[in-house]
Order: sequence, then C-alpha cells, then structure tokens
Amino acid sequence: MMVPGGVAASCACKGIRRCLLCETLKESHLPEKKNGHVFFYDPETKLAVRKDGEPASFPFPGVFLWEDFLSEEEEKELISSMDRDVWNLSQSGRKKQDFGPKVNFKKKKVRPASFSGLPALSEKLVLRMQQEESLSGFQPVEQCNLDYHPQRGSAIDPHLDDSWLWGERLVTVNMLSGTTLTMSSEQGLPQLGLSGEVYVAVALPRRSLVALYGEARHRWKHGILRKDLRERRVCSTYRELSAEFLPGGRHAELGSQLVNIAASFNGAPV
Ligand SMILES: O=C(O)CCC(=O)C(=O)O
Repeated sequence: MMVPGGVAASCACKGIRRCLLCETLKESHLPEKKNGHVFFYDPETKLAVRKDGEPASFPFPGVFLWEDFLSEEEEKELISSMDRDVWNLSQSGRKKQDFGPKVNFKKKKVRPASFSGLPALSEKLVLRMQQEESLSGFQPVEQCNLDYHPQRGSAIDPHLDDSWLWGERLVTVNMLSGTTLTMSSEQGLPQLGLSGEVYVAVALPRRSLVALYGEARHRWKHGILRKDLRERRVCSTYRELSAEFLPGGRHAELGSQLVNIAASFNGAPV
C-alpha cells in the first residue's frame, strides 16, 4: 500500500514514536510541542543568545562546530557509498546503517562478533577529526548513519546518549542539507530567572561536523525536530568508548578488541 507522497506502507515506529506514515494510517498528525525559552548557539562566542534580541545570554560549553569539515566531493562519495548499502527502517521515520558491536544497553551486554570495522571511507575522516585539539585521541568504535527525509516526517526525539558504553565525545557529520540540533533542558535556568523548558538551537550547516561533550553531552538532551528537516539529510554519528572500556578499566580487554576491529576500516553494516 502507498500513502500520499508515495511512501511505502511500513514503518519501524514503536511506543510513542511517530512518523508521517503511521500518523496517516493510525491517527491524526501530532503537532510538535515547543513552548519554552528559545536560545540560539553562537559558535564564535560559544554563547546561547536570545532570538528576539533580548540581552540575556549564557555560556553554552560542550559544543564544537567544524564548518566545511567535508568537501563537496567527499560528501558525494560518502552518500554514493552509503546508498549502495541497505538502509534499514528505524524509528520516527528514520533509516539507519550501523557499524559497531551489537549492544543490549538494558542488560549491559556487548557482542563484537558481527562487527567487522568502520567503513573504509571513514578512515581519513577519523584521522582528520583527531587533528582537532578537542578531538585528540578520539577513537570511535561505532558509526551510525541516519537518513532523514521530510516526506517520512523524520525526526529524533530529545534524548541523552548512553554513558555506560559510550564515552565523552559524540561526533556527528552532517550531510546533504543543513538542519538544527535542538538542545533541551527541562530544569530551566534559575540563574537567568527562567523556569520551564529551555532550548538552544545549534545550526548545523551542510558538510559540517559537530561534537558534543561535557554539559552538552550529559546535562542537555539533543534531538532533531521534524520541522527542521526540509530536504533529505544524512548524518554519521561516531562514538568512542567510556573509561570502563579503556586501558585500566574493568572491560579494557573487550574495549581494546573493539578498537582494533573498528580501526581495520574494512567494515560492512551489521
Ligand atoms: O541526527 C543527529 O544529528 C543526531 C543523531 C543522534 O542523536 C543519535 O544518533 O543518537
């Protein structure tokens, strides 16, 4: 069955997740709620500033933005390569490809068996990332490619990434179109007299890299709102290991196995 716009009638949404397809088939459109205090991230000053020109601003540490991280040719090559692999349906109208160990976060189990490494084209990108001071020593053991499309109503709900297995820095490379990474905190900002939810909009230009660490990684949720997708967008998120899986940690042996597999750069999606 097809729905308007030619979207095939199957999706991978579970629980409270929704995409345009299951809303069309199961229920009416659920509007995105976004009341609260909206700030914009300024990468020059690393301040979150008010949209309406109000003087209020506050330091927003933990975001590193690298514009033009990819060249146009690299972007083309990466997308062609991804599109030769299968895109699997995921939640909220996304598709995905994973290069990493199989993980059960609830049971805290990691299975490296099916992991054959990060894809070949990532090798030079990871070397480039490591040249940046705030990403020095960054050794990703997982790459997740996500494909967003406005026709599917793609989005990713505000969330915090796991911190049992995944380490301090989350690195995302943004391809095919610019979008906004929405950072949100339900706790308000009492120091600015703001109660209720606070949002900080981080503009991600096409072909840029964004890294989250510190407070932006652990205290602020991140997500991509449906309204911020105007064209197809593909991103690759790279994750490193937490201290528990690094030398000296309880699971250092497993960690070193994962690092070695990842660094073969010979991987196929799992
Ligand atoms: O699409 C993005 O930029 C964010 C991806 C993300 O948050 C995730 O994969 O957990």
